[in-house]
Amino acid sequence: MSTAAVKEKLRRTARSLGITPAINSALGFSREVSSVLRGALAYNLTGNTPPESYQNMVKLYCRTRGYSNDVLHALITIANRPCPLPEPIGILGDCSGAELGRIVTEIEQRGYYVFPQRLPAESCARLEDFATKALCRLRPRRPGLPESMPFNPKQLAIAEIYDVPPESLLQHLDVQEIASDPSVLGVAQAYLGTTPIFDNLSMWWSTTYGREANDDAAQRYHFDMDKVKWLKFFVYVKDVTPTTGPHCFIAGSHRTGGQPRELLNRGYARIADDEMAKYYSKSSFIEMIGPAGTIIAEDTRGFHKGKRPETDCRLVLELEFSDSLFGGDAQPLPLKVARGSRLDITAKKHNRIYSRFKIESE
Ligand SMILES: O=C(O)CCC(=O)C(=O)O
Repeated sequence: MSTAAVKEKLRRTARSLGITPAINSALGFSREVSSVLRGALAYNLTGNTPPESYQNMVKLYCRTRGYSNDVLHALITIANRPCPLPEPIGILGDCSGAELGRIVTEIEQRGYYVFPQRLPAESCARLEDFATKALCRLRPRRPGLPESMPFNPKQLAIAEIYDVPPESLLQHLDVQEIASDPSVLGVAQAYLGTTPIFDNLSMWWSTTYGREANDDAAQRYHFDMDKVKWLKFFVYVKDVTPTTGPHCFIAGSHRTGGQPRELLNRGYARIADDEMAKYYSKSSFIEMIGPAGTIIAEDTRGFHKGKRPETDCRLVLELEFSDSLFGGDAQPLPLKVARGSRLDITAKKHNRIYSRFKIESE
């Protein structure tokens, strides 16, 4: 009997026994598991994840309320051990010894950690200057509007978000310093339990444009699911107050089983605040404000959003480290580094960390 005939027979028997939902769920589960396993094999052979396997990884995550990613992550950590990094002392302060354990425990329990140390004011000033001159991409895209233009904080914005292109941001020395900072790499490695892979970089202006939360601007609650496990570092380049778009997070919602099935059944959806309030206590809703230079580490598998700025724009830099490149888009990006710079040296010693990039030392 063919597989299709077996499935049809199973469906008919299930209907007669009144257990159709359970059978459908078992069939969906086995379809998703086999697609992810096929994808993992393809990834190991080619370095690319078939899009269908990635979609099924997300579906499986929602179906199992996170357990499937935990299993995948455990397999990744068995195959890829942490690497011998320098002492985790740097822009996040001294994160060595017991302090590292304390930070990681806090991220494991609450999903985020706000570092008391900040990025120096000179770095923030250079990044802000860069973001002001850069040709930014407008988000969301709207017909009749230019695709790219610089953002002038003194002029009326014409889009919610102005993204600084990552290709040019990657060449910025301050960014390269953060991406190779021993405390950043140390915290990422300790949280991920494997050599961290610098996977994504972005910097964007969130403006006061618009009257309501915009989904393309990530202004309603959602979870990320680009890879199996990851940690994001958000850097506030300018002061963030309650009315200039604080980043918001639901404490504990990154944990396995920490997201209600009713919300996960919607898949990769954006969810309004009042709906979230049905599932989480008031004290779980965290709004992060802070002066320029504030650095937050966060597992954005938990529900989060950027609150729509009301009185002034916000500028945020974000670096993401993942346990592997299995999952969503991981097209290689060119990265020019000065020969002998910290990033160049780290990349030569631990090439997995920057394996997303085509590094040219010059
Ligand atoms: O703008 C924000 O604070 C939210 C950003 C976000 O959703 C993300 O980077 O995953």
